[in-house]
Amino acid sequence: MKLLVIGLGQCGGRVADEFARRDRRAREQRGLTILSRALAVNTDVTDLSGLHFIKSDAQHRVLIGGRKSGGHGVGKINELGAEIAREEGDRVLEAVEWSQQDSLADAFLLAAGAAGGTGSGMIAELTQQMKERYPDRPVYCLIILPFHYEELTEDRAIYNVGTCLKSVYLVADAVFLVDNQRYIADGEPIRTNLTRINSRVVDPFYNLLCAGEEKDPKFIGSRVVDAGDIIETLSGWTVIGHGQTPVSRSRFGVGPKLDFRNRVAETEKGIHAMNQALAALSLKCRPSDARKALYLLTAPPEGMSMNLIKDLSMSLRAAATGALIRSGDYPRGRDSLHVTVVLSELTNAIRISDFFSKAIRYVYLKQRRRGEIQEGREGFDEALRDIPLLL
Ligand SMILES: Nc1nc2c(ncn2[C@@H]2O[C@H](COP(=O)(O)OP(=O)(O)OP(=O)(O)O)[C@@H](O)[C@H]2O)c(=O)[nH]1
Ligand SMILES: [Mg+2]
Repeated sequence: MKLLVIGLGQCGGRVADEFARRDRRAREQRGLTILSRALAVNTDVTDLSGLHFIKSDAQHRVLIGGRKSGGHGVGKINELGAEIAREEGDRVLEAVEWSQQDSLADAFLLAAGAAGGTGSGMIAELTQQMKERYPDRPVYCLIILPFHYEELTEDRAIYNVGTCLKSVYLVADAVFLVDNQRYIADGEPIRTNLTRINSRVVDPFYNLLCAGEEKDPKFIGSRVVDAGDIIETLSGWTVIGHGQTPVSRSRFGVGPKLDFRNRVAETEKGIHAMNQALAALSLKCRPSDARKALYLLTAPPEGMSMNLIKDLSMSLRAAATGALIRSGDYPRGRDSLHVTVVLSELTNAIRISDFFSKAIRYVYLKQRRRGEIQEGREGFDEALRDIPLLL
């Protein structure tokens, strides 16, 4: 599957840059292209200059909102980010149009940090504009949720997350949720922390995107996960995870005469990677709340037995009890077995309801301060209506 990735704001730009790094790796190591392009859009010149893998010309790094932001970002005011996207979104669409001339994407992926101003404000508006321009292709969003300490110290962060999530859910075909807090490592400097987090955020997409782009028969699985499977799986709130375990060729077993002990070891390793993927989902949630799920097994060809695939399916079925499950295998690599899991159409995620509750409270307190509160209200649905949209 080929994506056009558009990073918005600093966080989104860096995540898009990490996708561009993986695309380069796929070309160099596997001879595959997994991105039609990676673009970065920002109101901040310095943030755009800090990227490494996205090409540096103005078609790939698009600076907008100069008159409103002076080229220095929008200082966490996401309404301003939304306004700039409304006024200058056509500049982004021009860059997308140009990028599609020589390499067509199967889908678009827009990425942003929900707690900031530029990306958080622009993402829903640009998603809507993209959907209008390209009605036949899916537009997905990848939203990075803030660290706990940001929630505690910056009220505005909660409000930005609430407005961004509510808006994006209305317009995107699916929203990948990524919780920064899941990846935090104490004691690590913030800069290396973020670089490592971005790498882990993009990791699970790698094999998933490569699998459907393979042309060499020896790397084509018995059940290929292609763009169609991924598009059918993705809808609404979505999480993604990845697990891996080393396999040694001798212990893993080679050829049809697989010793029964190796077969047990093979299953154990597969299940271990599946459990790891479920434990490392990009946002903590209950797999049983997913309506759709997909997994991809990537392993050395000689270790890819039907039994293993059956065991993995049963294992995911036991966790994602209410989901329609798609699956595939990808015979790649020599010494490790990978399982990638996507859970989609989640009906519940505590962290998301929690953000909405806190954003409602933030709006309530703001209105009370301004004397705008009417007595005698209000239920959750009604209160949710009070969170403004950025569209
Ligand atoms: N995972 C990850 N999170 C990041 C990164 N950079 C910033 N964030 C998070 O993104 C949020 C802030 O958003 P930014 O992207 O910095 O804001 P922006 O879109 O540039 O908006 P303004 O700077 O306000 O104009 C915070 O929650 C940060 O923790 C990054 O490289 N990786
Ligand atoms: Mg910024």
